[in-house]
Amino acid sequence: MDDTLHLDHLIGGRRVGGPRGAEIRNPSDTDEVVALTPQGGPAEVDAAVTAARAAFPAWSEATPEARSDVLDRAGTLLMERREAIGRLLSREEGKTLAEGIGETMRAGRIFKYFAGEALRRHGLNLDSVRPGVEVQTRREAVGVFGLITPWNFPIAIPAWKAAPALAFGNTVVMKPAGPTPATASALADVLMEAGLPEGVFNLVIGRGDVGQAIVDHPEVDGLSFTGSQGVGAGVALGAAKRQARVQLEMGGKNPLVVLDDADLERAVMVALDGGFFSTGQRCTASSRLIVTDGIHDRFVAALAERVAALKVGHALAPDTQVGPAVSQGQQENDYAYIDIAREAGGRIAAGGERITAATPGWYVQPTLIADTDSAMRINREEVFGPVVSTVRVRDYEEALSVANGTEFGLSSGIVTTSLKHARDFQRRVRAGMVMVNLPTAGVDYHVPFGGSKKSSFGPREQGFAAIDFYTQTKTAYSWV
Ligand code: UN1
Repeated sequence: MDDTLHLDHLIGGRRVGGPRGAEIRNPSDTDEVVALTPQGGPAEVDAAVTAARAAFPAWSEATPEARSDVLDRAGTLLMERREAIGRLLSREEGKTLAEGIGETMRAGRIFKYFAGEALRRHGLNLDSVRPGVEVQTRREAVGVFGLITPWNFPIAIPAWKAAPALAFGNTVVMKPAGPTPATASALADVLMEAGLPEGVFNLVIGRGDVGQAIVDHPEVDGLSFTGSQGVGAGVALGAAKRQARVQLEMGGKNPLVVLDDADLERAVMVALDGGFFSTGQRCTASSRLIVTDGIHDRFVAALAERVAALKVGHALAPDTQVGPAVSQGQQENDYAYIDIAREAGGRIAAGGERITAATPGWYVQPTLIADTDSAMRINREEVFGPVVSTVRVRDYEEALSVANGTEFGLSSGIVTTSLKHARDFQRRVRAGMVMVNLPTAGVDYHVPFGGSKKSSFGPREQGFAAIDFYTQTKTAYSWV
């Protein structure tokens, strides 16, 4: 049976084809073509932005209930289709089926959450400082949002950008990441089926020039981007040139501190999940383990044993714990970093060799590299794979200083039974998110998400914080 999908853009409520673009291969089995894409460009972006602009007045003036109902239905459809969409996601991105289904459920929950938010009124009524004058603040829709999304959460991240944009009355032009257009397209189908009016959500598939055309388009009022630091810097520059609002979520080199007093089994579980699940392809992954002297050897030995036992394989195989890398380029990048760390003096405690599986795929052996120091490239640059390093430190203070010693600051974590150190770490770590006895990855959808330093730029995403980016405040004065 030929399961290959033939994808189209979604522009103004219509599916639109175009010149043939990429061939999306299953990272678990590269003989399988998951989807064929059209190659979008500036002309498709312009048509999509025009459609989004035309749809804006009616959508922003629709009753909150009308918007809420569409988002709620979209959430229900995503949850009902979790098996089919989760399977497509796993075939396209390579994370395990359980992770693919879980992520689809999460996207459904996000739409349900923002269905509620659409109904909440977020204004204030105040007395003026002048007698007889009243002041009101009101949150208004901004206009057209350009959403540029990454491949590693191909449905959850599109959901957490699109759902708040739509909830508050904006319209959207989305560019999905190169490797994962089919999952984004499944989301577009769900939104149309849920009753979203034509032109409110548009999808343009293509390469970097599509993203650039969105960034540069004068009718795009706001830009939300998740991806690499280099591309993000260009998005910010493009936005600043024409005063578009912008929000960036970029890399991480997230530290997980393990102190002598940690519960060893808990520490191993937290590191295994945070470092290796989803093939380490999370910007929140625990990629640096900073371990104090007294527990170091026991922790590294126990973790190495668990890492070596991880079952790598086809994302759809029921016993697979770690799927392949998303692409050959990513696979080569992961192996290159293993070599870089080894050559700098790192000791391979688990993994480190090239592996193959029953099907031809971009597999990477989960690898733990011990005895590294914080100046090495492996501890400064994001790998984005199942490759984790450990750094030995004397005590808590040194652990904190190593944890804070990179240009990134997305997520962070500590495993300890000391309330004193846990609370101190929460206050002094320079990161947007901090976890105690939990993996650095795996976040809730109803609370703010974002980082500090080079990891993020602009207002926070998700939960009750999303309204700050996706609305603008109007202050109204009256004397009547
Ligand atoms: C999570 O850890 O649950 O790209 C989400 C990423 C992040 C999302 C992480 N923006 O990995």
